[in-house]
Amino acid sequence: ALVTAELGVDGMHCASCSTAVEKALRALPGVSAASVALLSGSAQVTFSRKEVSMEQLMEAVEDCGFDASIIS
Ligand code: 9UX
Repeated sequence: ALVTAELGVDGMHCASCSTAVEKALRALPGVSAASVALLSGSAQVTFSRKEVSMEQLMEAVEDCGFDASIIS
């Protein structure tokens, strides 16, 4: 089943930051949609729990150089 989670993405300062995070999230197998909001420092990610974990989503964000957290 597809679920949508909201992640906190801390440390983004420009649109290149949010675009990089979006691309990284969308590149993960199991992610069907990702939208990153620069101003609120958050990301909405729709993904298959069978294919990818919340931890892997957060790892992808952190590999871009930002702090990730779980909002909901
Ligand atoms: Mo923008 Mo983000 O110049 O780390 S890419 S601030």
